[in-house]
Amino acid sequence: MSARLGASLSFLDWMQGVQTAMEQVLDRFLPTLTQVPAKLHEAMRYTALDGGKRVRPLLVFAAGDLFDTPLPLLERAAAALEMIHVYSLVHDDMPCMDDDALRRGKPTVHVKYDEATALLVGDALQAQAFAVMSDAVGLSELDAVATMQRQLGMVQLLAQAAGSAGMCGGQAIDLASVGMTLSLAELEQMHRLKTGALLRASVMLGAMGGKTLTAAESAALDEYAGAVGLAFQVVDDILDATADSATLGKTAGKDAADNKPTYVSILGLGESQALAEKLRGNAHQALAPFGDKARRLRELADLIVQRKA
Ligand code: GRG
Repeated sequence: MSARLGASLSFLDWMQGVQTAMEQVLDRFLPTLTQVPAKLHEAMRYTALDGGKRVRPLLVFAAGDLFDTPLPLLERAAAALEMIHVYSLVHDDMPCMDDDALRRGKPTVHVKYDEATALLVGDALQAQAFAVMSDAVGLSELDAVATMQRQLGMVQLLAQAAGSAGMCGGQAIDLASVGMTLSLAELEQMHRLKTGALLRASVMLGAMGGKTLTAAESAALDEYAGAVGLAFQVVDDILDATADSATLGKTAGKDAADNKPTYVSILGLGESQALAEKLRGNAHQALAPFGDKARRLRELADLIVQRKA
């Protein structure tokens, strides 16, 4: 599905269109079961297909609307980001980290297969993400040199977002913070890296596939992505806290139960809700220079703040 063909669709139809398209795109970019080793490829497909909200691909496609980014680049960026995201979930669920048995309603990879397979699934998904992002096959209709230059920039940005200055760095800070009291600024810094870096990369890759961004465009998108990334985490903490109190009779969710600081544990529920709403306003404000072309990004900011799961 083309981001542009979707211009006349309602937000819900557009979102479902991207989610359905992503299933096919991931299917196409993942190794098949006929390739050796079949068990590793089966486990990669088990965890990457059929599940998740696909928030990062949605951000890629929405940002792609701004500068009419060619579909082959959008698909590659969206698939690469989802693969990195899924790898991080697989590793995060392992006994050496969060030790979770369920993910996206299914047994986690180390439970369904084994720990060594989970480790390799994450490693292989990360490598596959970079293979997909840097692959030129199917891009021949675009101006080859300009596309390769853009792709190189996209690969670099993806690497920064995934690495020790991005998601992995945030995860390291998170693991080190167990049992500690974090200030609001320290909590924000951790989330800006752990989940914010990939969300920011989603917006940036979607946009920069279409053109070389000016400093002003880059700054506006950075501001939007920063606000949306933090809002995503604040809402995650709110949902975690309220789901548990509703279903388990507790006042705090898994992170708090694991002795990890959360927005709700630091700010309380009411202030956390007010913060999410403020961040939604900031995200909208940052998009003002883009006018109607930023409609999907605005709608996604609303969805991220108003979601119930
Ligand atoms: C292991 C290197 C490494 C990094 C892990 C992102 C992350 C870093 C761990 C995930 C832990 C977690 C549950 C964080 C809460 C916020 C979050 C990223 C939730 C999962 O993302 P969603 O809601 O998931 O986009 P779906 O399944 O919808 O894709």
